[in-house]
Amino acid sequence: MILEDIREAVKNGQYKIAESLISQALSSHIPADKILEESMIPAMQATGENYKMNEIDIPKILASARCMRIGMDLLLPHLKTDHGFYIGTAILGTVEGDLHDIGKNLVAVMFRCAGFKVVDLGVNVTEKQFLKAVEQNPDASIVCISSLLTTTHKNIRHTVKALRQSDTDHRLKIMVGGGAVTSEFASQIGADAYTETAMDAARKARTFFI
Ligand code: B12
Repeated sequence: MILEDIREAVKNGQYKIAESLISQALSSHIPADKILEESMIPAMQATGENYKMNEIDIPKILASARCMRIGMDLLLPHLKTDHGFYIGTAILGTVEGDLHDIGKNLVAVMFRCAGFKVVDLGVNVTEKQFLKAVEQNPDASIVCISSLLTTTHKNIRHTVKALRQSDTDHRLKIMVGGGAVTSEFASQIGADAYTETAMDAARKARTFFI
């Protein structure tokens, strides 16, 4: 089955094979969200698990990450979006000190599919950069902070505090997520929401406005 083959290719970091299989799957009208949810995300999660158990090394992880990037570029034009149904603008970034971006990029895709405009600030985003982005985007109603490293907890906490202090008219919802974040930590630092997956993040964000 092609979905299993894609999962294996992404897991093994075979980006040429992954690219060709994903193109084939799209040509056979397999929905893009199914390819993402049933093949690519589980494959990247499995890579993460293997890394945790010291079963694979960094070049292999980077090869899987490259598969994700190539795959996302192919899927993006095919993902269903709520065309013409603009819900709001979300500012998104991986917090200062952290360069992981695979999960953040998935959050961006899911938010766009759910009807949000996304201002993606990239990785290693400082408190100042988040504040500046909020100032430059007066239509922004959500800030999403991603973090995979527990060493960045302090930076998330400071960023949330600074965003709250600057948000005098209470227009912002702040969401935090990524492997280093838990719902306990999210409520401790005063974030409005935490979710485990990118899909749930977009669902949760919609509930703030609909
Ligand atoms: C891929 C990877 C890398 C790649 C990153 C490539 C890239 N472009 O992102 C590379 C090899 C570069 C890397 C480097 C490092 N890594 Co690394 N990495 C991983 C790995 C294997 C997978 C992460 C991943 O992409 N998962 C798949 C995605 C889809 O999942 P996700 O990011 O969690 O996102 C999902 C959700 O969390 C959620 N989500 C994400 N963001 C947000 C935001 C919001 C607002 C919401 C609501 C939800 C949400 O949605 C996503 C999809 O559902 C993990 C292991 C693991 N088990 O996670 C380690 C891991 C995160 N890395 C780790 C470490 C230590 C490092 C390094 C410090 C290693 C080193 N000694 O140099 C460096 C850090 C460099 C830096 N300053 O950032 C540790 C972190 C430990 C900790 N608790 O702090 C982990 C957990 C591995 C381990 N067990 O030790 N890494």
